[in-house]
Amino acid sequence: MAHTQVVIIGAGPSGLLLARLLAMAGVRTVVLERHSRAYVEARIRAGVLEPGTVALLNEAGAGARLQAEGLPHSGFQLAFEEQTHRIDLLALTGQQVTVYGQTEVQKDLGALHLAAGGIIHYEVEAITLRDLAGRQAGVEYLHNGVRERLDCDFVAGCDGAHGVSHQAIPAQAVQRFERVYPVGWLGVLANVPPVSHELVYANHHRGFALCSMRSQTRSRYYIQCAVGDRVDQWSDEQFWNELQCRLPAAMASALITGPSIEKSIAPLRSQVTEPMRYGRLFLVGDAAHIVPPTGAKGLNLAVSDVRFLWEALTGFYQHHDERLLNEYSSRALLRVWQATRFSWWFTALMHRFTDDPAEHRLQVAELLNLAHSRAASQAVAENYIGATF
Ligand code: RFL
Ligand code: PHB
Repeated sequence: MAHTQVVIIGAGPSGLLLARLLAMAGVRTVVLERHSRAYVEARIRAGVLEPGTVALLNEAGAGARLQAEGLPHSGFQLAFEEQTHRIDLLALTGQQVTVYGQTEVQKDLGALHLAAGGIIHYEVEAITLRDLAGRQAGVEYLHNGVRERLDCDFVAGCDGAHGVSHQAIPAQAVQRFERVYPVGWLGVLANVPPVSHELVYANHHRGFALCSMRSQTRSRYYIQCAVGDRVDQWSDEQFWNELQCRLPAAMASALITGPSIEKSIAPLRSQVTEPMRYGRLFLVGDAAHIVPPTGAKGLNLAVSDVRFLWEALTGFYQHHDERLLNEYSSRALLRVWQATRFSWWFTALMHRFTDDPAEHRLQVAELLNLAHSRAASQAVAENYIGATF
């Protein structure tokens, strides 16, 4: 029977980063991914990396292109009622974030791990987890039409919100906390220069809008849309018109539009699974928790989970010490709930959820308070930069 030390389900950023860090510590892993390499490397998702994320990517040896091409951002803008307020991250926290696409993180980690001889099986089907509560776990799967079984000490469930790992846990063994928001985000990627050199989060009575970017020549924009909207209902022209309408006039007139090269809709929801462990299975990243994207926390939480699990597994293999394995879930959940709270608060501040006019007036009051209070701005800045991990 084939055996490895840790089976990692999912070759997203959390699975690849964990594989890479464990390989550096001499721990043997096999990564099993449902999709092709080309598919996972093309998925457009996150763009904002906290300093702790950048630090761990550097430790993993995956920092070269990130240092060269990542855009350091020392602040971001809040737009509302024809005005903007800058959250000066650097002045308020002494730190900044880095704008670097998740697609690039994914490519850097994949190339690095494979070049160092790491094993990643792509296009694996029908994964079943066995004996998670036993002395040794097993993972069965179909690869190239052949049924395989791999025994292992531990399974890392890095397979996202729709993966098999969290579903393999008996319902009575965990608690799930879920919140569904009544809106979605329609995102467009276009080869046009960004309207602002910093991110702009806009509150408008027609709904939220976000101006982000991937480079000086590639922009990523989002607008709040209805939860049931389909991409084909939104032409490029409709998207640009709606975005323009939700930005302050001076910014809207400076917006450069162009054909979309990607367009997608993401529902907004929040979910936390507690604990993040069941026997030999550890849940990591989106497999354990989802946050609405407003706070830019999802990828950063996935990376902090990886740090905690990597420290725990190396403690176990190098020092026969199970303490950090036993503490993994509680250490990770501290940061998860911090980010869940911030993402919920920021989402509620910036989106239009109801037709109640008081909702918008209360939001504007809170935004004005942020604009006038250094203490309130500092709290936002600290949360955006993220707690140290
Ligand atoms: P992923 O990236 O979903 O990777 C999971 C991998 O597992 C594979 N998989 C399976 N493999 C084998 N067997 C199965 N049964 C499997 N089922 C699934 C999948 O194919 C995939 O390759 O999870 P991971 O690694 O935990 O990473 C999490 C992040 O991807 C996610 O949190 C972020 O993208 C969230 N997010 C953002 N996070 C940030 O930190 N900053 C941002 O600015 C930010 N913006 C965003 C976002 C997410 C968004 N969407 C699409 C929800 C913007 C958007 C619009
Ligand atoms: C992005 O660039 O995709 C992005 C940036 C900030 C967010 C969410 C997404 O809060």
